Amino acid sequence: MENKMFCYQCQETAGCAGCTMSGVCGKKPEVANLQDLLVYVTKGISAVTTALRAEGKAVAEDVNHLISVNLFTTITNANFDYDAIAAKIEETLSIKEELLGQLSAEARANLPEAAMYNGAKADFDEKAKTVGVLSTENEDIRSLRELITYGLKGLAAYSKHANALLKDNVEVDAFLQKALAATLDDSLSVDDLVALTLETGKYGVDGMALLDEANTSAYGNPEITQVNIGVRNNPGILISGHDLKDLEMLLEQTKGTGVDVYTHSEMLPAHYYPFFKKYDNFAGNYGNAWWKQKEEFASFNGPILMTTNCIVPPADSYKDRMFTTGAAGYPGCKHIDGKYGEVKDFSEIIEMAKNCQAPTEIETGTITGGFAHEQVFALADKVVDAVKSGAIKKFVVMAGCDGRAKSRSYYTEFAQALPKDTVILTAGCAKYKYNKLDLGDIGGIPRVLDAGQCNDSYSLALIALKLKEVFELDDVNDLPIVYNISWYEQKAVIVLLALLYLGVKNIHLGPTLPAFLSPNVANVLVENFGIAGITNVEDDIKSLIG
Ligand code: SF4
Ligand code: SF3
Repeated sequence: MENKMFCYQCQETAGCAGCTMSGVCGKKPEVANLQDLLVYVTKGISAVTTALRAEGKAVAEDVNHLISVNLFTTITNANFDYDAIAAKIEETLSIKEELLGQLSAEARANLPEAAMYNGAKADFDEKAKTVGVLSTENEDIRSLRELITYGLKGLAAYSKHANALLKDNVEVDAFLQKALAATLDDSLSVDDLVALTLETGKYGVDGMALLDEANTSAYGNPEITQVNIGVRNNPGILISGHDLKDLEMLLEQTKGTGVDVYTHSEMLPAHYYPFFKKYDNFAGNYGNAWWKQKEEFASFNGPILMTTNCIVPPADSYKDRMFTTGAAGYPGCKHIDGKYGEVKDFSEIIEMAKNCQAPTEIETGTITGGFAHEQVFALADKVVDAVKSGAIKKFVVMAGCDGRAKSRSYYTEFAQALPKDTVILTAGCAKYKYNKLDLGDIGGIPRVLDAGQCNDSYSLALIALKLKEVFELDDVNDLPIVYNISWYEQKAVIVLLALLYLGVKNIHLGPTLPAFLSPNVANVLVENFGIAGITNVEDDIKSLIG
């Protein structure tokens, strides 16, 4: 049967090969194809901005922001709304036409076809079918182009959160656009694209540093925090995703209304920031990782605000109380807009909450987190002593994503099977596989140290670099740290590329290796970086821990 779409950007892709009829994530073929076109026109405008910079002309901040949001929109589980995606394509084309007018005739003549495309909406579906992943025929070139593009999607997402806090790094934006445009360039060889992949990792580090600076300058440095996982008696609003600025606006607007605010999934680490502790109605974290939404959003009873991925197509029972903002979108769910620096109006959500029942309790107790770089540096003496005395033998980085695949129970079992003298360093929603296991502590240092969201993997890298300095080592790979990372969507791709750029070797990646790595590209990663998959808990404990 003929493909209706082609997407292989996430770990749950059909048959570990590609979604061709409909997305496992729930993305319909017409939406998947339109996302391909959005990526294509975003590459096109990036070729134009890159050419403008080469001529010494400035590119407006708004254009950088548009490019980042476009890419973010196409991340797995971020936006399922055909009309919203079509509107972004139209806006991009119109801005691109304006920019083309600023370029010299000579530079225009050298632009790729994507930069010149200017179809009307009626033409989008037909055009979309010709510009997808499979339009690159050579499988190694295709693999590298997609690896770079997915890394840039993750980078764009992190930039977007920093931009929402009015922080920009124009060098990151210029690189992102140059690299996007390079994926259109047929003159680039496999070696050129491998080099560009590693350079993407460098800017991944810069992008995560930018977001870290944006978050900590606005909200303080994360600190050890016990987060309540039970419920109160007031009606509540559940907020998910990664955007802390949206959370701030929601907490400001719910203050004193009798409505509590709970976090879900990737928003949990917000509790670790000192700034948010001043809100009495910031009640706790409800539920687990993103893929548990169907049951947990139903029993929450109140409205839900999705600020980013990961959205699971909602059940009818709660669809009318699910709202989206930013790059997120779902057809039939109200989208709340707002420019950076403007206050978004969440009053409709708050009014709805007032008429909803309080959340149904599904758990009780607390979980502990807040072990981002400054908090761990404050404990450095204790940690170093524990390593020197042999109380801590190894750190195991288990950051990344969670997902619905049954094979992911491997991570729970792996955490349980780890010897008691090991400490897990985590970030991202991967933590939900082991953050409620009561794995104990080593001399007061918890055995699961949660740094925060997936972007806070940056903190884990800083911690590794700090330990390298303290132990006076030349190579970060000489530390007693091993990496067993779980991935799902494209933010994990930029985290991986950033770690490779920092020189980290022998990362284990699971539960399956990306379908978008061709055998030759996978070989490059294996030979140069020792990247490996996972096998089974027993053998992996032996090979990683010894
Ligand atoms: Fe399939 Fe993942 Fe693409 Fe969704 S994002 S269509 S599940 S590969
Ligand atoms: Fe999770 Fe989507 Fe990746 Fe941010 S929320 S880590 S999967």
